[in-house]
Amino acid sequence: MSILAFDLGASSGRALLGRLTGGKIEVEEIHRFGNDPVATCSRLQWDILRLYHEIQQGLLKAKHRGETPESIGIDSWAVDFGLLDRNGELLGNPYHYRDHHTDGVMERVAARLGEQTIFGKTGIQFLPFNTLYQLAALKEADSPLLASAERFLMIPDLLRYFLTGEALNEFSNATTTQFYNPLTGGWDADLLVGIGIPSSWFGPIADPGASAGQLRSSVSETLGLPRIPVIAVAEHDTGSAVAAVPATERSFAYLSCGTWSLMGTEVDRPVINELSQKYNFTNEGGVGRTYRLLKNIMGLWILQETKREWDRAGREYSFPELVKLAGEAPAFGAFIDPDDGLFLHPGDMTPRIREYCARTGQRAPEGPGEVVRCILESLALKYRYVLELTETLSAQQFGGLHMVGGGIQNALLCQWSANAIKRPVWAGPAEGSAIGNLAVQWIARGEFSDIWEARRVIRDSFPVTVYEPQDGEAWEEAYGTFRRLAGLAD
Ligand code: ADP
Ligand code: LRH
Repeated sequence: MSILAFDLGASSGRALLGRLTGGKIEVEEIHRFGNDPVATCSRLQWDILRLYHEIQQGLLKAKHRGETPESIGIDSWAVDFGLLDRNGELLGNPYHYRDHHTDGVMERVAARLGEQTIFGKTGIQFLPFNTLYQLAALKEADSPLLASAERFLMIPDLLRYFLTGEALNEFSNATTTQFYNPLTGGWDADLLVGIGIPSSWFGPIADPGASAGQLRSSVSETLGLPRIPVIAVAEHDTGSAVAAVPATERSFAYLSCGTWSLMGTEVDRPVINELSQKYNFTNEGGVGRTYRLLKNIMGLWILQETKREWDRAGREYSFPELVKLAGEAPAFGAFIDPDDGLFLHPGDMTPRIREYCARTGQRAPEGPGEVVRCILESLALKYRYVLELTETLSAQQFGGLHMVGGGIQNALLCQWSANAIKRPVWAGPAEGSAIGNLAVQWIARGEFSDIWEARRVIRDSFPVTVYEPQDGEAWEEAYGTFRRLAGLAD
């Protein structure tokens, strides 16, 4: 008896079959695919139909293994969406959150509606690509999409709709839009009015674990599979990743480490106050209506783009090769603030790193080893800064840091993170989001009583690598330099 999770990250997607055997979870990755955004004219968009095709391929691969999954769940990156017309057809290709159409929009909307009002209503960090600003950007541009739109679905909602024919908005992802109000428990009509978007596009919100229909008959006939039930999991990948953190203690810190680095803690209710606004922390909804008090850190995106830059120049390195080169380069040559706006949009990163170094009076790193070392050390140092802020905001002290996600395959980053935070890092599982997706399906199916039972079984089922902190003094000194250069003084 198996169930199937589709986890779509901003860089790749995968399908994992999960089974519960002898009180342990077994997973089998049956399909993996790249998620390559497509630049056309001046726009950057997701190839949503290809992603849907890959989901069907995953279902077929399960079938060809003789498996009929008992349920299916889909999670993906947050904030992006598609619009349906009155016939239920998708209007256009969803925009990529890194598209330039939102440039300057957040500032204009915040000036009009008030930063404090927006944060007070949502508890969501200000990021220029939040759905609120993407919709406002379409409105400002008088996009023809808006005239025909009747329904708003986020990426996993949309893919689930393609599979089932049922249009449902899922909670964890809804909270990332910055127009979901956790205090009223619904879409915030004032914010929608403020950007001129009709509330009628937004439906009732399904909790993680809710039934979300079954394969529509045309899909089941085409694939030769029964009408498998679909479950709304924590469809925001970070929500699924945090569900899979193998923590024993209720008070824990996590870092979901993939394209983005999402660092924070789980709380029972949103922390919406002056300090969380000042430090631009967010409160994203999770399993069992918990909240993730966390901060986005630019993450391995910078490394991904640097690798792509070298690929384009015909020097193709694998991630393990780049990590090895970084390990051989001299320590603490230069630092960047990974969250500088310079690094947000796609394109060559090495000129931007040079620009950052020139701006801050540093010698720029030369060659792949030095460049990658600069990126990874800077990330590790930023982790310390955000971990300490998380402690302040949540009034907790953490004995170590749980890391999950594809980035934990980078042992150097895990070790340097432990060094920077001066505490142990517990790394695993790498497929956190997919495993969290499976866990919520099992909770919905009654196999686990709650998220804590799921976390215990995850802990018993997957190895965790422990990285003890090293070189304390050198990292302490580096942290001081990093903070000064990045302007993170207080
Ligand atoms: P997302 O789901 O956000 O697309 P993942 O969780 O799959 O991202 O993590 C992708 C990142 O993991 C890559 O950008 C890369 O830095 C890192 N990574 C993947 N494989 C390896 C590896 N073999 N060695 C080191 N790092 C790796
Ligand atoms: C990580 C993630 C993150 C969001 C970003 C858009 O994949 O979902 O939580 O902020 O993508």
